Amino acid sequence: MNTPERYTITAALPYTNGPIHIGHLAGVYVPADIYARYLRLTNNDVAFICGSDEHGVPITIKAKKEGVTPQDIVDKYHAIIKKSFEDFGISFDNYSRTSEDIHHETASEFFKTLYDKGKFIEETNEQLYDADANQFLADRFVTGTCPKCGNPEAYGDQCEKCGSSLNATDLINPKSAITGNTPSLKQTKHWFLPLEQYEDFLKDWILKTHKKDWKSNVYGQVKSWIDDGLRPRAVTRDLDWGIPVPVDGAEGKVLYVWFDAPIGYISSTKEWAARVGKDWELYWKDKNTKLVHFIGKDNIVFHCIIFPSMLKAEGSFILPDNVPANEFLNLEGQKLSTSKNWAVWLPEYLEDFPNQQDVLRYALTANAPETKDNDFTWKDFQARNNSELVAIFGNFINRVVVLTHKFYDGSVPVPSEYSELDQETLAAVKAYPAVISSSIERYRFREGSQEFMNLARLGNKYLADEEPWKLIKTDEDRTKTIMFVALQIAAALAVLCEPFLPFTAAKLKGILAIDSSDSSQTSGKSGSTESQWNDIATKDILIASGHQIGKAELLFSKIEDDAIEQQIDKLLASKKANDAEKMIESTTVEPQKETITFDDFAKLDMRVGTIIAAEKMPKANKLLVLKVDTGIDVRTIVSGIAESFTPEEIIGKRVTVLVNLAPRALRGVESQGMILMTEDPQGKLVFVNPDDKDVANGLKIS
Ligand code: B3M
Ligand code: ZN
Repeated sequence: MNTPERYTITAALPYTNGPIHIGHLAGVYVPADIYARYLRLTNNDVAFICGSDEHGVPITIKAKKEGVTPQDIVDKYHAIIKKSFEDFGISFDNYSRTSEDIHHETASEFFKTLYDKGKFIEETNEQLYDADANQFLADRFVTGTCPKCGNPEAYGDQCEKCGSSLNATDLINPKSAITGNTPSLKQTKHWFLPLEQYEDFLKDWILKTHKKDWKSNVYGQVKSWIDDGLRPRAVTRDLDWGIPVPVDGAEGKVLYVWFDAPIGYISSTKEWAARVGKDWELYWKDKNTKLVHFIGKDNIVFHCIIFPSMLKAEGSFILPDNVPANEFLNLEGQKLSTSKNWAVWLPEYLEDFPNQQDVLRYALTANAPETKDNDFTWKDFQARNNSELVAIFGNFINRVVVLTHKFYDGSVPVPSEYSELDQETLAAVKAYPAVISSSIERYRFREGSQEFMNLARLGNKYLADEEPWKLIKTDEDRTKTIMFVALQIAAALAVLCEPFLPFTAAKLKGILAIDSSDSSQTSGKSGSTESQWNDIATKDILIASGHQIGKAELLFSKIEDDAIEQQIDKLLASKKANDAEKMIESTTVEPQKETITFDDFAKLDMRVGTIIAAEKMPKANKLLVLKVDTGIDVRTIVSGIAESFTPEEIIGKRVTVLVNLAPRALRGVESQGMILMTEDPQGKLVFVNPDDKDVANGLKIS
């Protein structure tokens, strides 16, 4: 595309069923924000669009689980998500939600247009149905084995393991996510988008035109889907949560969430345009607009095949110029998982690390999963901060600012003649904007982040070689020149780091008392080349002699080991709690036995006792021979607990003993009673002790 007149940048609309975590940030929102901020800094007209995805099965499931309405769930998480994005400096021009009227109208209208143009196939066929829940099962309401890769936990619309897009009836051994039942089949009518009719268009558009400029992971996935052959895709669902299908004979049906959600980009743009007095259509229909979708890899099929086919069918929209999807971020070597609570949640990060948004932005960018899945570790986070942000960037700025105050009371000195090294250094600074621009424009944010860090390295090396702190005693003129050059580097850094580290950039501009260009908003001079970013390459002086800089202030501070250990402990603790909860949930509680009379109960004689000796029963894996002080006597009890306890660990244990059970011989040893036991969630036997938190209600005592 020639130089675009404007940009529409979208970031995947997060499902409103939980807070944002670092996987979302690294995969979608941080790169999208870097891109949007960079474009604004270079005077482009930008609409950076997002919003909450409030329909869809995950939300309904969460609501059912918590016993509240879907609306309660989306209201709660929309507020949490929106605030955490703002606090984290994600500079959306508009953050909407798909429950807004404007979205319902836009999505209904879009469906109607396609319907009126005869773009859908109407078909009645058998779909999976859960009779107990009185519910058709599509999407995440049903899990089963993926027919492509054998993953036993594939969903009704997609397998997250191999990325295949599925129809619910494709699943092998389907199971209802609501009741666990095996579904039956029931007839129902739906509208389908015949994707196979778009194959030629998709081949022409993606396979021919975008082979070179799209990321190979994205291109590869799209190609293999097209090569596999496309099939009609249902765009309606039998659900009561969503946008009603706006045609006759569709009562009780709503639009498929993946039909309405991408239209959410359009409705959010409309909402924004109305607010700021712009024409939304230019951002979606003008061929000089560059449309870029930032998404995670599990959303590729929807953004590269289904949504473009919808746009094409509608006819008046532009298509995305690029879909720079990222791979996944793991956490401490394991897959991030909301349901397993294996995640770093943004609201918690913001609370635990106040005013340190940029540290996470930097750690996630420097280690971004751009070409392959990557791992986030708290140790790496600490190292990125302590050895890069503090030791390189922060250290350079601090030296420059402190020395400028010390030598010149904070006034930028007048340089004398430049040495060869000065000239080389200043020329190197001038080259940086183009280098970083090129990285960002090719969606290589990781590379871009390393480049501005290289500029800080260059600054540090320059100071270390020139040693102004020594030279000040012997050569005042030369020292002035060195400090002048160092201040130019600092001023360049303040601008070049801004897309990546907006909070730091603002702070640094404050320290240097230079004009702040605010990358969170499009400036008025769209299209002009005049910008602080471009000034670095064209102007000889970025911060002039005589300019008074502000007070020294630390840009970054060291993160100590205990802060990191706390995070790791927190992660492990929440996982453990979650595992235990899941185990308890999945423990099948046996039904209650027949009622007994009080007299029956009174026949049991149970006593508190203490185990005073224990040894293994020879040649028996499960049995221990115990000596138990019952208060009445010391007696022998044979107990089948040897797989759960060693003899040593139970000596001295207080236990509940049924003392009047008829004695019986086990392997020739007479057992004179029974110790009451139950099982913990991991299947290990535990002594009955109601204070023990691992003992769940409903477990049989036997
Ligand atoms: N709500 C899916 C996701 O969070 C999703 C994206 C919609 S973008 C139009 O994975
Ligand atoms: Zn699969």
